[in-house]
Amino acid sequence: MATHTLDKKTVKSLKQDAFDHPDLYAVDSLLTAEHKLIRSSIRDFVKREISPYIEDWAQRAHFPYEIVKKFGDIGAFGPTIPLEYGGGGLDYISYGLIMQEVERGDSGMRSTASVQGSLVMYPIYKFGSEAQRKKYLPKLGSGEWLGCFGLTEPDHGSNPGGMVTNFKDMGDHYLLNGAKMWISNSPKADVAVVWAKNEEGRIHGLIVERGMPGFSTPETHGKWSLRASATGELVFDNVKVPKENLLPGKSGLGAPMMCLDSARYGIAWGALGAAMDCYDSARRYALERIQFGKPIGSFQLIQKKLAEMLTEITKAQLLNWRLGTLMNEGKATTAQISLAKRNNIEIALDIAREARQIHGGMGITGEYPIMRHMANLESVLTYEGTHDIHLLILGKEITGIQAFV
Ligand code: TGC
Ligand code: FAD
Repeated sequence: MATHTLDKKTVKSLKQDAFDHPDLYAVDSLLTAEHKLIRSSIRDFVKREISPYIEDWAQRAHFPYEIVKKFGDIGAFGPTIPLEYGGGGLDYISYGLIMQEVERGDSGMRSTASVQGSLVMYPIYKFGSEAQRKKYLPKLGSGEWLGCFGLTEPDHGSNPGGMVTNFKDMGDHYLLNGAKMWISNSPKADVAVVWAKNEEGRIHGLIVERGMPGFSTPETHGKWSLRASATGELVFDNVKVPKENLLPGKSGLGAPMMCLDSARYGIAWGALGAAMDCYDSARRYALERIQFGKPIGSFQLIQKKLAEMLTEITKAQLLNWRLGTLMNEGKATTAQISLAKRNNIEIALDIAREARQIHGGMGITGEYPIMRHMANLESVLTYEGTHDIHLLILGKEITGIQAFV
């Protein structure tokens, strides 16, 4: 089915995306010229390649596979991975800004990019052999291949350490059995980084390739959220995995958790992008929509909503910038990342709900991005550690007491 037909609705959408970010506290002055250049090039890409089509893709639950190559071309995959391995060789603020701009377009599009960069390229770069890095990273970075990350199982979501997916050493290969659920990109992925237990119960990462006999990726249908992102299962039925596909650099739950730190950091920026888009749309609507003979933006209750949105956006901008500098210095902690992910998704959802009210009845339609962002953010609130799991990570940081079990 055609995805780039310039019908009347599309032309209207093209005109509508006049987004510009708010910057009440001059956070831009903390960015380098390179950061701003990267942000504006990704923003232009989103306005051109995502905004005109996203409503249609989401309504049809269509994952636009051709976006993968385009993301590769603009450097949205693995921005912090060194250039020699097909990454962008950029810093963490640049990575954050890319996620912010892509999620400003749509959380599902950001999912595609952050899974590929932080959950597939990152573990191969960090824990992979030199041969694995050379084989997979350039193809993933360029978007020639799409990857996915299999940690969650049907009976082990918040508690991935309880996973039952396992592999046995068969001498010249490993035999992999089990299933993963809720896996972003899985139905279209060429490679999967899969976390499974060996015979001693130790967690390891394995690279599983599409086409290996016994490996299938059924799609999950009927989502009301992230509808333009492909989500599915990973099923392993006696899959023979070559021994050279085991990630040799790190084992234990800490390995996937390190990947999650990187992805959760990107989500903190991404959620801010969705919040900014809702605010931008609400501010424009408030100035254009006339009721009782005046723009609704002249009423105090509407101004209160907008002022509170901008307050939370400004706090989140400062939080992200500071977290980005800590990431650049290699000093960011899991608790700091949890705080930012948790805070920014919560404020983004609150802002989406307030923006929906400002748009009145129009707020429930696909003419505006609000309901799509709101529904998407419900997934973002749950994946990469639920809202409450991040609260418990902070609780452990404060008290030193682990309250998960
Ligand atoms: P716990 O006893 O705390 O730790 C077990 C081992 O892991 C180590 N560890 C970490 N290491 C590095 N970085 C981190 N952030 C780490 N967190 C834990 C820890 O040091 C320990 O190592 P060792 O050597 O002592 O054994 O583990 P726990 O089982 O009690 O669980 C902790 C808990 C609940 C916080 C953790 O399991 C958790 O975060 N659960 C949430 C699961 C989750 O986030 N799943 C995400 C799946 S991927 C996904 O959702 C992708 S969506 C992508 C998209 O579309 O954008
Ligand atoms: P559960 O863990 O069953 O949690 C249900 C509820 O119980 C939550 O409210 C939770 O906070 C609460 N709860 C659980 N444990 C505790 C506790 N100890 N104390 C208090 N409350 C608790 N996973 C991947 O591996 N790869 C992916 O690419 C991926 N993509 C996803 C895409 C989408 C669209 C979605 C929705 C999920 C995706 N996930 C992925 C899975 C995601 O990470 C899990 O859904 C998430 O970790 C929560 O697991 P669960 O859904 O099994 O919920």
